[in-house]
Amino acid sequence: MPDATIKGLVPSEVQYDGSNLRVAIVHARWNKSIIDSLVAGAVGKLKERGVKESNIIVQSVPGSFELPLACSKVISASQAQASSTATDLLGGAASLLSLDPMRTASPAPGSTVVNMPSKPFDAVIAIGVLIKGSTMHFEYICDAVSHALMRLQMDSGVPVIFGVLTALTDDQALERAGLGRGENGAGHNHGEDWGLAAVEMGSHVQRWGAGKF
Ligand code: RBF
Repeated sequence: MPDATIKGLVPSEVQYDGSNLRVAIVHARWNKSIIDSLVAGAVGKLKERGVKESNIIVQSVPGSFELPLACSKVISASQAQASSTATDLLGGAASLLSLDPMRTASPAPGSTVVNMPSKPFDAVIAIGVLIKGSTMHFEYICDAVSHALMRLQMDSGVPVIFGVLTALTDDQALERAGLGRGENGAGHNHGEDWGLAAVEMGSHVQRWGAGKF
């Protein structure tokens, strides 16, 4: 049994509350059975921490290489939606400076209330499974995707959880999705950690943004 105090993630002492968070999961479809388990693990922990089902959006793309652009578009579209919803609710007179995505405004007379979520995503989880093959594809995709996801979270200020498994063998990937079939047992579903990380980082960023430490 590995010693979690030396290697691995020590669970947080704080139970972060996800009831006020909106989270997007963007997943690739390569190695789908492993992806499905990881997505289910992430969704399970999001809900366990109080994230409402209606505030969990799941989108898919073909492969891991597509994850950074998809995550970027999902983040920017949710931010644009939030401001356009607020603009419509206020009869087009809302100042961008006064927009507060947490506030529900009363519709002005004659304004159009559009049925769109009014809150940008607090965190995005990018989920992919890369398994090394016999060509250099693995190295190129791992490198490009990890750098692009990091750049996205630094540029956008929105936590982007790195849910990309980069495994040397099928069995390594299966074990990291809790689907192990070898002598190490089922392993651990890292999708659960990513769900918890999204709630923790989403909560931190909200709190820090409000100047609370
Ligand atoms: N996408 C993955 O998510 N996981 C993989 O293991 C994976 N392996 C690939 C291996 C090869 C040889 C190729 C051509 C693509 C692979 N992709 C994989 C797909 C890649 O992320 C992307 O969807 C395509 O290259 C189209 O941009």
